[in-house]
Amino acid sequence: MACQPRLSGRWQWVKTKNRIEDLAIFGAKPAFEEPLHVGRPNIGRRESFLERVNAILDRRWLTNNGPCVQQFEHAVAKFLGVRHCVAVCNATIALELAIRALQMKGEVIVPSFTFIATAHALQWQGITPVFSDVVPSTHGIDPRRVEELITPRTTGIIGVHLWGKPCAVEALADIAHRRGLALMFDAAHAFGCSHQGRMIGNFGRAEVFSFHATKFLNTLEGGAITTNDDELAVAIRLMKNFGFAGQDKVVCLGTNGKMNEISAAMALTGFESMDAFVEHNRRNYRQYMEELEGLPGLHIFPYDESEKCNYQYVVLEVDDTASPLSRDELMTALRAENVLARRYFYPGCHRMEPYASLFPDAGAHLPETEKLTRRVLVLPTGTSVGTREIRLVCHIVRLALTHSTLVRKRICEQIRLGL
Ligand code: T4K
Repeated sequence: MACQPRLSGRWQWVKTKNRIEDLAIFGAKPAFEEPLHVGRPNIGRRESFLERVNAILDRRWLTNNGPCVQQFEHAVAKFLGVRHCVAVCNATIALELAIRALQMKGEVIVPSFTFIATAHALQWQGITPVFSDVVPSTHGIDPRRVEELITPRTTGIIGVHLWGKPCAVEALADIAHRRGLALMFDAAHAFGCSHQGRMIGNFGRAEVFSFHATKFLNTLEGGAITTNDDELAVAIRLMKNFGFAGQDKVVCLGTNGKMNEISAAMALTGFESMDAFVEHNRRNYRQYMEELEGLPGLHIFPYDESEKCNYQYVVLEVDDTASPLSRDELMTALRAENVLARRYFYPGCHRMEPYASLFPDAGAHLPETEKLTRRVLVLPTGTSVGTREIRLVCHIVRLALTHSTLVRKRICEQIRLGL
């Protein structure tokens, strides 16, 4: 199923990368000939996908609520146990649609430690995102901070289930209820995850999933809004199709948020292999946990294995008060080996434009976010990454940490020389 990245000089590199000069930052050949990415797509059974594509071409029904999209929406609703699933062209548009359908305006409270789309979906509609700090143990929005940030202009809260880990759903629901605010969740990472035995997709007024190519289940580009609110589902369906309620009849403002048939075909194909994707991801996550265990200052973000989880992100936290190398130094050493680890979500939404200019002092109120943006490094996983690759990645991490003083010196030299 998976296309495996090629190990440079084959597997014996693990044995031979034992001395400091074997590390690529000192000029040795990189461990991986081809880049080992975070976010390599899971493909599923190619033949199933191609069969579906052929059927789509034969039908000549390519978009506008075609049979594959309808089948996908039913499959998602059934899988999550939710009344409605509305498939859309990506999760950013899904966020915008849900925000608008919930009539959010003024100010909406969101975490800054998230992908920029969460904030942009608000700002794009003239709504001010008010950044809240997060809880370091879950990386999710901190309900205590949310409560403090509410003003007369606040109309809603968007929690994010970062890495697929549920945020403080009950505490947020309580605040929203008491203060009369709309609550929704950005569940872009959380397809196939549960919270207290209930599938993510059922919480708040609405939840939004991403099926982007880099996601555990992908539709090339795609997203979905799920809700148990019948009226909201009707409103979102209208909005995603220009407001059309029938031919020649537009009943509200809308946009084009439709998912196309090829995307839905990819989704249906992925659905067939979903258990295998999860199993692969879980194996990878456990291997990283085992291989990096006990290294000073390194900590893999843990998932609750008693809940359903997609394990799509392996998140390494590097505490540089305990680790001999900082997150960025470790990343530099890995990237030299063609291991393209990512600093999601550095530097935090509040430090990206337009928010950095709009709220130049926001960082002062986001200490945990600031800390996390300096600590987190997302490691390659997914079906294109297997046991051998992970063993090698972890071996490189250990080797770099063992020779941390010289590695640091080398990186400083490279920076000084502008390399
Ligand atoms: N909310 C949250 C919390 C999110 O994380 C996201 C998206 C959204 C909302 C919005 O969802 P969408 O509107 O995208 O449906 C990537 C994804 O583009 C983005 O979907 C995702 N989150 C975010 C966490 O990661 P980048 O800028 O890192 O993408 P990029 O192009 O650097 O790709 C990441 C890696 O994946 C690359 O190193 C190569 C690999 N890759 C990528 C693609 C597209 C492949 O191997 N094949 C591919 O086809 O944002």
